[in-house]
Amino acid sequence: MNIPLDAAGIKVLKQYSCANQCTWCDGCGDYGIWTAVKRALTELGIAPWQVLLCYDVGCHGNMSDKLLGYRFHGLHGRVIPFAVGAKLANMRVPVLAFGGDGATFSEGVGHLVHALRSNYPLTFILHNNGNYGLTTGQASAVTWQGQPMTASPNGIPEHTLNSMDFIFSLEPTFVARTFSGDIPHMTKVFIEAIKHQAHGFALVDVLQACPTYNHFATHEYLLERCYDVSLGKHDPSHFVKARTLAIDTQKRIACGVLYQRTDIQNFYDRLMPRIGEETTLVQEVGKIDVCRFMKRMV
Ligand SMILES: Cc1ncc(C[n+]2csc(CCOP(=O)(O)OP(=O)(O)O)c2C)c(N)n1
Repeated sequence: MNIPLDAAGIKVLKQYSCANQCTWCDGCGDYGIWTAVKRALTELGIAPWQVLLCYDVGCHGNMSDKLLGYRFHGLHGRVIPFAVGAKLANMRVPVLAFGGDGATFSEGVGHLVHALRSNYPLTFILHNNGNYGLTTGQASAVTWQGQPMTASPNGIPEHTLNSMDFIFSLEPTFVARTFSGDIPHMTKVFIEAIKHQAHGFALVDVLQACPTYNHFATHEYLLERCYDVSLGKHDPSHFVKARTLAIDTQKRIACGVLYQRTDIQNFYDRLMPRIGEETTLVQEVGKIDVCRFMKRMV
């Protein structure tokens, strides 16, 4: 670990500290994710003024004013488009996008599809608490079928989306999974996902405890089943094996970097007009003289 030490020799994350108090429920996995994000950025030597953190709407989105950094809190299900826009405008800035499973697999599912197939240079952290938390526990597409939830006391009739099978069907370049109860593991995985931005879209599925509304995949349930694949012989470059491992969560849940490839260029690097350009799009915007366009309209 390379976290800076303060005068007393205590590891500090002060640079990301903010006076606002967290409002999540006791035991919410968002506390762990919030800590791990700050640790990962600190360990990578990224200062708050060097990063853009983009939040969807939801319990997790309330993190947006509980830490420092450039932050953007957008519309429900739309975090990927605005994070991608910012990243493509200035490729020098690391951009992290955060979304809940409700937004990601329903309202914003189209954006997820195109982010994966486009291989946008972005890190996406999925707060997967298995329900729509902020609106008090409605079933999301990944809630277990038959599970009683606030707006569906008899369970939802739809079958549960196999989210990992869906993600792998879109030929990702980076898929990882981690658990909100394990801050060191999350930190390690987030670091890898931030580094992967140079190669494209890095998706981290964080299995997140929600003690208030998720009474099926609880903290204890996840703690018992999650294990770190990096401690075994898993080969993250093997697509078929990674997909099988990711999908099979019946007895044990494989965590860590499940799949990664770096031989495909990210979306920006494949844009023909950008090849050889030294400047960022943001810098170029300032150079355009709109007068000649206006004259044409007169
Ligand atoms: C387009 C749209 N649909 C629905 C809502 C209402 N809404 C706001 S937050 C939320 C739940 C968010 O759940 P999730 O995305 O899973 O995030 P979590 O709160 O669990 O972190 C909903 C349904 C909205 N604001 N906009």
